Amino acid sequence: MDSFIDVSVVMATRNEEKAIAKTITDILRATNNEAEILIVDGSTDNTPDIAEKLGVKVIRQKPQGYGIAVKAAILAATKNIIVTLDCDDTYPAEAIPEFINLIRKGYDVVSGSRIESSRKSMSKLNRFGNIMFAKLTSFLYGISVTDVTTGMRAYRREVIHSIDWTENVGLSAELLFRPAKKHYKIIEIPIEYRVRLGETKLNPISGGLGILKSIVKYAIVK
Ligand SMILES: Nc1nc2c(ncn2[C@@H]2O[C@H](COP(=O)(O)OP(=O)(O)OP(=O)(O)O)[C@@H](O)[C@H]2O)c(=O)[nH]1
Ligand SMILES: [Mg+2]
Repeated sequence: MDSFIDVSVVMATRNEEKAIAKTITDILRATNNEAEILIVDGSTDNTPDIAEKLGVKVIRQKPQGYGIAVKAAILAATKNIIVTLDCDDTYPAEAIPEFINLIRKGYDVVSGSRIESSRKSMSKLNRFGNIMFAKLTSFLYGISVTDVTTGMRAYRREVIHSIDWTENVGLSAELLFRPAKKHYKIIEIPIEYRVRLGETKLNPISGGLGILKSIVKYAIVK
């Protein structure tokens, strides 16, 4: 079996009591208990306590939005390969080894596309918006991707530390289009996308507008 001692798996968590134990257990199983697991938490429920009991590093932060938390998490990761996912049971932790193998083969960013698997598990509005964001990003940045707002990716450490991340709601897209601008080697793979455990934390309308703004802004600035 492959080794995962050079892997950090990081998540932003806000009131994910219903999903945290399963998500962490799935990550531990997928990484042979070897990966560093770290969360940046803004919960008022028991999410951080459950995580700590399972041996996860917890950074507590007041809730300021998805991107602020994910940025803190990716920067706090100490290993050479950094994997992100949501803490809501939507993403397949069992696919982590596939992501890691592609980084080891030489890719800088491996991005999981939910578009094929999300017909039932994502709202029609979110799915339509995500397809449009990917088409727009592909056009503006000269890449070919189907999902730019996915939360499940693997990054070579150098990518994370060579860019000054600025976006909040748009961070998941920024984490793809800015490496693309710098000509990092990116590959997209299809992943399963499951129905969420617990309540959604992001507003699709204000979130969507924020993502659109981020994609257009960085296509215009040098
Ligand atoms: N620390 C922290 N985590 C957050 C905050 N907002 C969202 N999160 C976490 O970020 C991840 C993404 O949020 P989700 O609510 O799953 O957003 P989404 O994936 O667009 O929506 P769903 O389709 O409902 O899953 C989850 O693990 C949340 O718990 C925040 O303000 N602070
Ligand atoms: Mg989610």
